Amino acid sequence: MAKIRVIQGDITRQMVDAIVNAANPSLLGGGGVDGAIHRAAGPELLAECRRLNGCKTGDAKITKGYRLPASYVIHTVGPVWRGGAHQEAELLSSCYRRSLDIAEEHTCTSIAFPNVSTGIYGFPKELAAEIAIRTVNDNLERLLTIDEVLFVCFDQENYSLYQSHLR
Ligand code: AR6
Repeated sequence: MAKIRVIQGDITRQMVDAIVNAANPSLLGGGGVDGAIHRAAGPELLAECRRLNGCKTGDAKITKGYRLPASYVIHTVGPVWRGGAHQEAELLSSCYRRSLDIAEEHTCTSIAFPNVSTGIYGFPKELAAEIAIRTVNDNLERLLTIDEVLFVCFDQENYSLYQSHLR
């Protein structure tokens, strides 16, 4: 069964088969981790993203990783937090599930997730960590190619939350 690991760091530096991007529905880049991934991957990434015709909230689409150490980028679109009564939890869970599905379709053995929606999109970090860990845990047994799921936390608050939830 796949192992779950948590680290604090920059997702663009991770040597995994696929890194997940916290994108927006246009898939045409932005700030936060999205901006960092596009800068590190180079302009070829945006050119490929332009051909994808966007992505719905809760869904994910894959591209190559270009200049990144990772072979693939899985672009998922997290929900914007609007108080919690707009299916934010279900949509965030769907981001993690769909990203795992797509990674498996591409026979990835390792995948790294950022803390989707917890930056610019304002999702409460504690609830987001619970959802991310529960969704990955609930899907671990059915994963065939993935043997490592890495949570890459950028800020100390998320890192502490993940450490306590995974203990
Ligand atoms: N490596 C890992 N995590 C990072 C990095 C990095 N290099 N940089 C930031 N984070 P955010 P969202 C963390 O705002 O909330 C973009 O403009 C950050 O600390 O990147 O899903 C998109 O285009 C936070 O914990 O994504 C969308 O418009 C987490 O990544 C919008 O932001 C997510 O924060 C998406 O907002």
